[in-house]
This record gives sequence, C-alpha cells and structure tokens, in this order.
Amino acid sequence: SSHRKSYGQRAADHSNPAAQLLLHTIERKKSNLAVSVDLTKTSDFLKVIDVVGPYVCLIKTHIDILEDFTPDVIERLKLLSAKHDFVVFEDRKFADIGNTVALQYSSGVHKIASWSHITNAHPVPGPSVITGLASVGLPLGRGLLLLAQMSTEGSLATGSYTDDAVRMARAHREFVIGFIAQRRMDHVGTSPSSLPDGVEDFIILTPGVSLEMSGDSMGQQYRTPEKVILENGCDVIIVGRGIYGKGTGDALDVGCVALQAEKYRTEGWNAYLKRIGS
Ligand code: BMP
Repeated sequence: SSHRKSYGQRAADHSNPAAQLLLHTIERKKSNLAVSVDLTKTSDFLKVIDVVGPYVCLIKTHIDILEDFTPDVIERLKLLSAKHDFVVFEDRKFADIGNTVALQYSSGVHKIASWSHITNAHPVPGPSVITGLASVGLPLGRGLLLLAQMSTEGSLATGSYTDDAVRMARAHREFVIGFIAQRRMDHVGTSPSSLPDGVEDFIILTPGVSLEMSGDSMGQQYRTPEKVILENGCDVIIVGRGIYGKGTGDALDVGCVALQAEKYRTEGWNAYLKRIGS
C-alpha cells in the first residue's frame, strides 16, 4: 500500500507525466493543498491565484464560470503556474460519449487540453469516456481523474458504482492517475493479473474540506483536513470557500486569504506527516 509512502517516492509508481508532476510538486512545496478558485470575475480569479500560489500544489478551475473570459486569462494562468510552481486542474466533469468529450476537451472557447495538466470525468458513460479523452490528452502528457465518489448529500456515486470506477481506472492506468473521492480506494477487490507489475498507485483528490463549516445550504458536506488525509488516506485536500469565503471585488481581503491558505497548508501537511509516521 502507498498509504505510508512519501509523495516523492510514489512518483516512481506512475508513468503519466501529469501524475509525476503533481507528486513532485507536492513534495517540493511541502503542500497537499489545492485551492478551488470558483470566482466569476477574471480580476478576482487571478488575484486569488496569485495570493494562494505560494501555498498550493494545485489550482482547480471552473473556467466556464468566468463572465469576462478571454484567451488572455489562460496566458495569465500559465504565467502564475510558472511563477508559483503549481499544477492546473480544470474541474470539467466530462460525462458524454467518447467523440463528444474529445471535442469538448480539445476545442470550443476554452481548449482545456491545451493548458490544463489534469481534468476529470464522471465514469457514468463507461470506458469510452476515458478512451475519448485519452485520444486528446495522452499525446499532450495530460492526466485524468475519475469521479468515484462525491462530497454531496445523497450522492449516487456509491457502492458498486464506486468500485466499477476503480476497475475502469485500472484498465487505463496510463491516463487515469487517480480519483476525486472521499477515501482511498485500495479496498476495491483486485486480482493479481490485473496488476501486471504488482504496483498500483492512485492519487486521491478530495473536495468538501473546511475547518469551520460542516456544509452549505446546497448539499455540500465538509470534513476537516485531518479527517480527510489521516483517517481516510486521501492525498490532496481541495478547498474553495474555506479560503476566500464569499469575498469578491472590494470584499476580497487578500491578507486574510493568504492567512487561510497558510493555515490549510499546515493542517494538510501535518496530517500527512502523521500518516507516514514522521
Ligand atoms: P467549496 O470548498 O467552496 O465547497 O468548493 C468545492 C469545490 O469542489 C467546487 O468547485 C466543487 O465543484 C468541487 N467538488 C465538490 O465540492 N464535491 C465533489 O464531489 C466534486 C467536486 O468537484
């Protein structure tokens, strides 16, 4: 089990460049914190990224919520990614037939595959959602996360659906680097023949993380970094409103955002150090 291995050691268990980049970035920056920047104005979006950049391994985007999107946003995002050394994850949640997701991933206004190291997909269409996205993403060195579980109340992604997502991932390990999930996935039964090299390492990124809140008014459910990283063996905490609140425009207090990012980074990293026993 990779449960007690360091992030850096685990990079050797991956052939996918995006997986290696993420694990090395976590180790280099001593941060398993990802910030989800769900803001609708480009100026707020870029400001928050610049402020939290030093504390994160990854920035998660919903690029389609920007009201004033222009291709220049992507150039600015790339510059910030280089400046602060973080990985970019567009949380697109693809969920269509292979041909359609390949077009959505490569084309349109956002051209996600050209700039996002990692994206994700719902396993609901079956394996063709992976092969469709891989046809675009693999040649570019991109990686995919499958949504094996969700943080929301009443989620249907449970039980055999979750287990089947893990089996789908195992059959496409060159492109599927891990899961959006609420716990590690090693418990899902495997036969030795499905692991030809005897090694399986999936990276678990976990949203629904807050130190103060237990949920919102729209079904979100939160747990603390310690619960997520130490008790449930997840690898990366994804935090949105816990770090920037509702603050946008004049209400955006960058000093406060930096303090929160620092606090979540410390919480997440200390929980990891406890887990690996150092
Ligand atoms: P917040 O920390 O503000 O609740 O934001 C959580 C982020 O993670 C949102 O961008 C949401 O789309 C995403 N997310 C989630 O909350 N639960 C999931 O199961 C999957 C997600 O992608």
